[in-house]
Amino acid sequence: MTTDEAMTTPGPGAGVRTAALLERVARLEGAVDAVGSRVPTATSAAVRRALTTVRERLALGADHTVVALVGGTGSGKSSLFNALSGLAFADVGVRRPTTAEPSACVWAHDATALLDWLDVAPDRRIVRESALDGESQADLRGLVLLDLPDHDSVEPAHREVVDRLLPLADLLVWVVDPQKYADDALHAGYLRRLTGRDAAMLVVVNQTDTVPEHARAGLVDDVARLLQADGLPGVAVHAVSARTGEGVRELRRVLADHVAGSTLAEVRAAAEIDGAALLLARDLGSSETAPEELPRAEAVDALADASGLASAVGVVAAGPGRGRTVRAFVEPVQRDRVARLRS
Ligand SMILES: Nc1nc2c(ncn2[C@@H]2O[C@H](COP(=O)(O)OP(=O)(O)OP(=O)(O)O)[C@@H](O)[C@H]2O)c(=O)[nH]1
Ligand SMILES: [Mg+2]
Repeated sequence: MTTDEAMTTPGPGAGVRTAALLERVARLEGAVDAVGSRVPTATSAAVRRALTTVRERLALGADHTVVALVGGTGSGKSSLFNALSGLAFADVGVRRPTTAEPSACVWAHDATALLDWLDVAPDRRIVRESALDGESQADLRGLVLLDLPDHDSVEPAHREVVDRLLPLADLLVWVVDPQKYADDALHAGYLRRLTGRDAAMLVVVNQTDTVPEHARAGLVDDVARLLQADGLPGVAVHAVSARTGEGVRELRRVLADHVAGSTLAEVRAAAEIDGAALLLARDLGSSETAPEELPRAEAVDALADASGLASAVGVVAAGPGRGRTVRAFVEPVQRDRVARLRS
């Protein structure tokens, strides 16, 4: 495959959303070709550049919803990753911190390019959906679930991984435990800086099996109160136990809703395509000029002149002389001038 083909052919990670965006890019590229020199070269070059950038991004696919499990060490991120995927892939341990490198579980759609870009090591990737699953995993199709190291780590490298990946996730799932949910490293260090991202975050209180049943609702209320104080009143709080599986099915349903919504990559690409279209539209009229509004008299006169019509009329009116043909006296058409006038 040539580089050009690679740029225009949807990659293996492309689903319907990527294909629809690529279709818009192709149409806009066609429009730039069609307008030719009617817009300044700088405009068409800027539009082409913007569309090339969108194509490069779309090579990663816009159909994946990246959900990151984030939180302090020992809160149960890796355990929840395994509970959600139904696989025992992420390392769960008693030695803290356990997870040093992110792991990813992918539900369908090849996410290789995306995971390379996210820098998830090849041996830390697993595909969830297989032929054996039938349609049982269809609700999560497109999900890329990331298990991250601890954000409050004694290992600076762990924090670096978290800080690099946070802005790239479509949804952040903060996993807290009943002992450390009020931790300042979480609230002052991260949550309060993420105000405005309410819709792209959830808080999961894990290990609720360690809390007496009558105290669980109060625990969830307390976490919600802290989030309100952080300036994040819209963040939903869910109680789960990765150990017993309680609440995991409901959490899975919430993730499925997010998978069904627009992805960050999709929203960004669509905004960039809109921007490129506006750039082109700025130098064009909103519609074609109606024929009666065209400066016809001038154009007709100029075209007639350039095509030698006036001299032809004169020759025809005088009539051919003996032995002469009319054609010999008609001026040749000035092709360059005609082309200029037509454009
Ligand atoms: N009782 C109980 N224990 C849990 C639950 N979830 C996890 N654990 C235990 O908590 C400990 C930490 O779990 P991990 O899943 O490794 O926690 P983590 O957040 O990935 O920790 P790091 O990788 O160090 O950041 C393990 O011993 C788990 O068995 C739960 O729902 N209930
Ligand atoms: Mg872990």
